Amino acid sequence: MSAVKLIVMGAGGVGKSALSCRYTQGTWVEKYDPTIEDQYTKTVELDTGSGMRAVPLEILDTAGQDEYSPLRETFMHTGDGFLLVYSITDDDTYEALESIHQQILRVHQNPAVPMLVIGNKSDLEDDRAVQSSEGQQLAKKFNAQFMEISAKKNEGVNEAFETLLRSILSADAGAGGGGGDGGVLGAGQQPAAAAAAPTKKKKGCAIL
Ligand SMILES: Nc1nc2c(ncn2[C@@H]2O[C@H](COP(=O)(O)OP(=O)(O)OP(=O)(O)O)[C@@H](O)[C@H]2O)c(=O)[nH]1
Ligand SMILES: [Mg+2]
Repeated sequence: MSAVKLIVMGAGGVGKSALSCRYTQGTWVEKYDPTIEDQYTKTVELDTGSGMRAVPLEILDTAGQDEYSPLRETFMHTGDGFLLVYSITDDDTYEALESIHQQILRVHQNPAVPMLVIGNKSDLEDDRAVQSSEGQQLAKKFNAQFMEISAKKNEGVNEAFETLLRSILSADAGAGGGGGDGGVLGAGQQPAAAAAAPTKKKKGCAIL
């Protein structure tokens, strides 16, 4: 049985790696080290209403600085859900989500694939350039959910991943299970032990 695959996208420097590290390793990375591509795994214990379930996750942390890479389109269709991240301090990163969103719709076979718009760096209120209402509007336009979080202060990070995960699991249950290339667990199924692999990382989360 395959893991639920989450893809983290957004412009360079918005904090995709920081929030992926925060969520999977519990670490904070201050230094900016542009990503090529990193992958993390984590098994989450989730109360689904019908008891606790162990859900294996695969998190793909993408390169924000390589927007037009043809490589992107080769993995984007495999996502069960997308985190679309901008920084509340940088309007350009907010604008950048439009083309990323279009690219997902172009490449993904499911136009209703779950997405969550994230305004990161909410600790930098004095430098705010994007209002919460704008984030909300964008999410509404994408038919996505919205949250502001701070990877630095570890505020809203777990909630963000779990919100997306829950919408993937409920969308999948509604569709009768198994939709999409990545495949998610159907109701009543147990994750295979092999899927709950130990955390795998390339160079991510290094405290440099
Ligand atoms: N103040 C603040 N800084 C943050 C936050 N999240 C990330 N940063 C900082 O922003 C910089 C960029 O973070 P990264 O996580 O490397 O950004 P990225 O989106 O992965 O960038 P690419 O890999 O180039 O696409 C780093 O210096 C982080 O420490 C946050 O919530 N608050
Ligand atoms: Mg990165």
